[in-house]
Parts: sequence; C-alpha cells; structure tokens
Amino acid sequence: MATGQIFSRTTQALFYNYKQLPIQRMLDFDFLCGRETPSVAGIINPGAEGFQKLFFGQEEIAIPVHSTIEAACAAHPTADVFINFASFRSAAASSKLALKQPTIRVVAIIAEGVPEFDTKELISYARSNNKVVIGPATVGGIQAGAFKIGDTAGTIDNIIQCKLYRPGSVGFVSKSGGMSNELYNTIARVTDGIYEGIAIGGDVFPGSTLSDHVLRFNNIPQIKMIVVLGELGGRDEYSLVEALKSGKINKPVCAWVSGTCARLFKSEVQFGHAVSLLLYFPILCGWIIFQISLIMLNISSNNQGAKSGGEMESAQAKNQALKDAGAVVPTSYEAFEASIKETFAKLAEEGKITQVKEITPPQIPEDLNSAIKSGKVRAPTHIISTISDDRGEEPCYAGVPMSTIVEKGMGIGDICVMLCADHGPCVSGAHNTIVTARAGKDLVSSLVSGLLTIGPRFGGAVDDAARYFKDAYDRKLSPYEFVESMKKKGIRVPGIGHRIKRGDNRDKRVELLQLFARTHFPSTKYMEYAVEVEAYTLSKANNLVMNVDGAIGTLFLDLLAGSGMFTKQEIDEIVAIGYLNGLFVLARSIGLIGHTFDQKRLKQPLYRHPWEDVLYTK
Ligand code: Q5B
Repeated sequence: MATGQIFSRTTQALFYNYKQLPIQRMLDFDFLCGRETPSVAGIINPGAEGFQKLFFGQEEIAIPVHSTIEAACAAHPTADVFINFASFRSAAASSKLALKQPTIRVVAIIAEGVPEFDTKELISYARSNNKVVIGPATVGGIQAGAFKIGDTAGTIDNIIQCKLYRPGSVGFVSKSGGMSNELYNTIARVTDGIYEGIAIGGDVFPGSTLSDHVLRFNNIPQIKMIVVLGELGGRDEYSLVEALKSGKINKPVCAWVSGTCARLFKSEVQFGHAVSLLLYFPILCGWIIFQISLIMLNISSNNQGAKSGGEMESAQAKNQALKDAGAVVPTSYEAFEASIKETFAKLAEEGKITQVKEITPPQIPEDLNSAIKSGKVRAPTHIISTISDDRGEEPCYAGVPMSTIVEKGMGIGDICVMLCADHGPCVSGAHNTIVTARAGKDLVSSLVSGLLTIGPRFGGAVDDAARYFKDAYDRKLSPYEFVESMKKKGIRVPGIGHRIKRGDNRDKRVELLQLFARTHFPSTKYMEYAVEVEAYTLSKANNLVMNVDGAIGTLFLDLLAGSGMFTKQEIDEIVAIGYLNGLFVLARSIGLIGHTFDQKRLKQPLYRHPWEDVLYTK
C-alpha cells in the first residue's frame, strides 16, 4: 500500500445504503471545513432510485440515489471512495463489486462480523489492484479539514472541540473506533491537532493494517509525527515493529497497545470488538455451522497460537517490542498524553512544525424541529384543522381517543371503519381534499380528489397485504424467506412500513385491532404470522412496523378462514377481487368529507405551498 494521501478537500464518496444521519454528519463536516463540494456525490440504495434531500450548510441539496453500484460509478466517475454501510450479510459482496469498479480507489466497510474468509479475499483483491480497504468493523477515518467517513469523530461539537475542521501535524491510526474519539481529543489538547486519523477496525484481518497507514503517513510531508493505538490480541503491531526496525519510518512514532490490564484477570477476558460479536451470535450460528470445518481448522491453529503466541499477543509484549524498535512508548495509558505532548514539543523546538493558521469554523444551522422543541424559534402553520389529530400516541377525533370507540363493543367491520375514518390533516388523501376545498371546489370534488390518492402506498395496500401474507403463510415461508423474496422481486411488503410510526411508537390502531382479534377471533394465525414478519422487518429498520392496512388485511384473512362461512376458493376470490381496500375507501370517505366541511367552516383561503418548503434545484 504505502504511498501518501488517500483523501483531499475535493474527495467525493458514494454511500452504500441510505443512512440519513451519517451522511448528514459528513455534509455538516464539509460545511464546517468550508468545502465547496459535498463529500457525498451519490447514494446507492439497492432497488431504489431518485434523490435524497439533505442539508449542505444552510441550503438543502438533492443527492442522487442509484439502485446499483455500477450505475452510481458511471454517474459519478470522480467519486473514488466507497463507504459501505451494508449489513455484515451483504457487506463482502457489495465491497467486492465496488473494488472491481475502475473508478473506486478506497472502500470503507463499517459492518462488524464480516466472515474472515471474505475479508481475506477482499484484501488480496485490493492489494493486487492497488486499492485501499479500511475496515471491516470500522467507524472509518478523517482527514482534518478535508474529508470524513460517516460517523468518524462523533458529533459536530466533538469535531469542533478536536479542531478537526482544519489540519494539524499528527497522523493517527487506531484499531478501535471508539477510542479514536478519545485520542482525537487528547491529540488536539497537546499538539496542533490531527492531520489524518484512521480506525482500521477490530477484526483479526483488517483490510489495511496499522503499519500500512503508518508507512503512508511517513510519506505525507504535512504529517510530522505519528500516534498509534493498538490492542491486545493479534500480531498486527509486529509488522509496525519490523517497519521501525528496518528504518522505513523516519518520523517519531508514539505508540500504546491497550489491554495491559488483561493480566489482572485469572481467566481469559474478551475486550472491545470481540464482545460486540457476541451480539450477533444467534445469526452467526447458521454461518458457523455451515463453515464448521473451516472453524475447526482455525480453532486448532489458534490453540497452537495460544501456546507459543499468547504471550506475544499480550499488550505488554507488544508495547515492549514497539519500544525496543524505537517508538515512544509510555509506561501506562495515563502517561500516553504526556509522551505525545513531549514528542510534539520536541519537534516544535527543532523548528519542524509549521504554525497552523487558526480559523473560526462557521456555525452549523440548527434543524427546525430541534429549534422549535427548544423554544428558540416559532414557525407559522399553513393549515388549520379542528376535526382530528394524529400527532400523539393515540389518534383522536374531535378530542376523543380511538380506544374509546373499540371499548364500546362494536363489531370488527364497524371498528375498522371507525379507526380508518381519519388520520389527521397531514396524510396525503386529507391534504389533497383540504387543498381542493380551499380552491373553492364543491364537496364531491374535494372528496374525490382525496379518494383518488388511495393506492398502493397510501391506504390501498389492504388487499395486497392479504394476498401476499396469505400466499407466504400458506406456502409456509419463514418471515425471513418471505421478506427477502419480496426484496429480491423489488416489491415492498404491503402492510409494512409507515411514514411516522416506528418500532418504539407503534400505530395504536393496529394495537387495538390486534387486541380485538385476539380476544374475539377463533384463530389469528395470519395476523400472528404478520406479527412475526413485523419482528423481522423491525430488525432491519425501525420504520418497518405493521401498518393499519397490514393489520386489516391479515385480520380479515383470519376472520374469513375462522368463521367457517367461506370455502378456500371463496376466500381466494375475495382476496383476488380486492374487496378489502373497499373498507379503507369507505372509512376514509367519512374523514375526507369531514376535512372538506372543516375547511369551508373555517373559511380557509386558497392554499399556496410556501416557497421555503420547496427545494428549487436543477
Ligand atoms: N421500506 C408506507 O415509506 C410507506 C417497506 C420497505 C420493505 C416495505 C412504505 C410502503 C408498503 C405499502 C403500505 C400503507 C410508503 C401504509 C397508510 C394509511 C395511513 C397513512 C398515515 C392513514 C412508508 C425507507 C426504507 C427503504 C425502503 C424500506 C419501506 N417500506 N421495505 N417493505 N413495506 N409500505 N402502505 O416512510 O434500505 O433505505 O432503501 O410502501 O403498506 O397509508 O397515517 O400516514 O391512516 O392515513 O416513505 O396510516 O412503508 O419510507 O420510502 O423512505 O423507505 O424502508 O425500501 O429502505 P417511507 P421510505 P432502504 S398505511
């Protein structure tokens, strides 16, 4: 690997899997550094295309979304860093594909638990093609004042405190991502700051090693000293020892290998990265059984390693070896800060440090929602509504909570109609009705304009939910098989997902319907299957809750099957014809009529969408 810089102020990345927060943090960092172009050129979201709106300072920008890696690379040929936020299940395949693209030079793999066999293959491909892999199991890295990968260095406050918005003179490489935040702080306190920091990740086989980066830092003229934070276990630090001994590194290196306390424990203790793997244990089991022979081989070689190499892999042995090779190694982690400080002061005395030009970074504008919450700003509203409110935990009609309707002991059909009659003025159908009513149109036009919005995404997914859940249940597909087969076909699971409801803020209507069915239905097998599917989809993303369409669809399957009044053929026919969307249409007509009259009663003027709510872009 060696050679020098891998990032600059113009570096742009492709971001794999849409993760709003880390992308926004990258863009906030760009703004802080005064970059002219955003560091994320495109997002790859398998199966999806379009744009994602994010902030670049005060402005909103639309970042293109591509459905494949190839399409993203073709659209952004100058974006040469690939930031892979795929899960450990798919990280290796997507990283391999990215490395094969001629435009991609650096791949950062965030996922933990990528199989070692796959990582080794990636390393070998990257090495023979002059490409750089950072990770797996990494937060990434940062070039101060230039480019940052994902969540590296944490919050904007921390980045400002560590002065990472402008370059200093220190190259830093660490195994641990968490500890690197700590060291960014330390280095900012006792030197002129970081030039570049990389967390290589805690896996046994990192895509690039501590010494790979130290050797690279040695070639970067702006870097005057190097700080290394190793960990007990593994032998990565010894390649650094060799590099120091052979004289390949001529800049001062301050190093510490953490884990010296391991000797205080009588039995073997797992630290840091090793522990987090335990969280994935149940999922890893399948893979482990599948690769049992490989693991047996590893176990036997590890056992041999434990006899001859256990001591070598201790923090004490590695610290001693680094010291003997010429690194500045303190006596404890507490003394690390002082040794970095002394090393930097010596360089300054020798006139080797060019004074950093201090700048005041711009302030990142606060998000409207948090500013409103903290009472710092007030914003005018654009719609008045008096009939329903869907903001709280439980939707209300004219102040009456929905659960009181169910408590009145009605039948399931009535309950569905009551629960689905309205869900506030902000849902797409009600919004259209309100806009139409405010344009002065009559009741029927306003109602129809709202009804015409009902479809596969909004309210019209009841039949498809019944269809797909029935088919999957009848074919005995596990939730995993069902959801993944839908993903392969590029179809969103109907009845799953909501714009505002979340795993930790379920849709009360769904809960009420489920409670009713469990109390009154002879069987709830389809509904319980949908609950299992929801548990799986929630493990993928917090917005993938069962929605009211999914609850009604599966609940009616149970009703049809459990009542004994319908043959299997009749049930199939009901589902095929699409009776069940009719329930939502019937119910929501009530709410839409309500919104029409509400606007007319309130004498609301013609609606015009506010300019500041539109992203005008080319
Ligand atoms: N993702 C409802 O999407 C919504 C996924 C999924 C797998 C899914 C979406 C969806 C199926 C249709 C459905 C009925 C469009 C909804 C209703 C009545 C209402 C309305 C109200 C009322 C919401 C973010 C990520 C992406 C997607 C993935 C989303 N849904 N994956 N199966 N079903 N559902 N409709 O929030 O990896 O980032 O690409 O189409 O059941 O209409 O109250 O408002 O009473 O009026 O816009 O309740 O779920 O999310 O599009 O940003 O997706 O989740 O692929 O993954 P959102 P997106 P990734 S009830």
